[in-house]
Amino acid sequence: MIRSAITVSIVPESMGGPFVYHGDLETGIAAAAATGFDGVEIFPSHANDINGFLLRGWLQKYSIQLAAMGTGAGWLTRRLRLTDPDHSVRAAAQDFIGGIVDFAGSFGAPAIIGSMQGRHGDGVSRDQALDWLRMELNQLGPRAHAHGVPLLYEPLNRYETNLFNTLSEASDFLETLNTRNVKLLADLFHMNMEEVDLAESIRKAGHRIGHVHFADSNRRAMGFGHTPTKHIAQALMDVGYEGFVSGEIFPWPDPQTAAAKTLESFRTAFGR
Ligand code: LER
Ligand code: MN
Repeated sequence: MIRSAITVSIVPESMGGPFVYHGDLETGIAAAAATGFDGVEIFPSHANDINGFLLRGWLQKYSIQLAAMGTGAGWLTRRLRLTDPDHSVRAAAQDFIGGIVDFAGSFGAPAIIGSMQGRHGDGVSRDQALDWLRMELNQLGPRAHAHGVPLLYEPLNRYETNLFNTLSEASDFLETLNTRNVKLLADLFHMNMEEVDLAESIRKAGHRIGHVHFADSNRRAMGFGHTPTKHIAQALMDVGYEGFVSGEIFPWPDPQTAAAKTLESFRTAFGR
């Protein structure tokens, strides 16, 4: 079943980023549940940022699931990335992501590699960067598998990475890994910039898609831009997608309106 989710960030430095609820985690979880979402996607500063015992209690109390956890704070606040020229930075990036893979995994949720993938350039060739990325994913994929969850790899738009910008390029790269446990994250905001036809790209990526960021063309709540939601939803249903569709969007015009619009668009698009 396709399920709805919304983002909650507890990273002070991410204010102004594409996260609907910010600040206190319980307040965000309570608001997501009261709005009617099936899940929350959490953006933490670090794996140790959250008390697992408390989180388990809140998820139970508000009857909501952990949809996924982002790792981008490793880049945002510590400048860690998997393709950094400095070996110790790559090792710290692997460690940082690994902690979140384990924490989220203990809740049956996947971790996301978006900004932490880094880029080539500054003396690092494309082949070298991809070799490092492949090595890291070959370690992190099985680590996620030990929890029975996939690891999510997210192609980003050209202004955020020069590694892979489209689902099909990323999908071909994932085929070169030793692990089959790394799935694609289809972020509709990035796709709006990079794909020729979003629905068609989703059909081609098919079962490789493990998570969706539900964002309109302007990164506002779906319905506040010009993305053809219905076609995309139909493509996801046709390929048998079973995961979360998660609002990683700007809290515009305010968090609650953005959350409510996301859920309304989700329900209209997926008929639930
Ligand atoms: C992360 O999910 C993402 O989409 C990037 O643009 C970082 O915000
Ligand atoms: Mn995203």
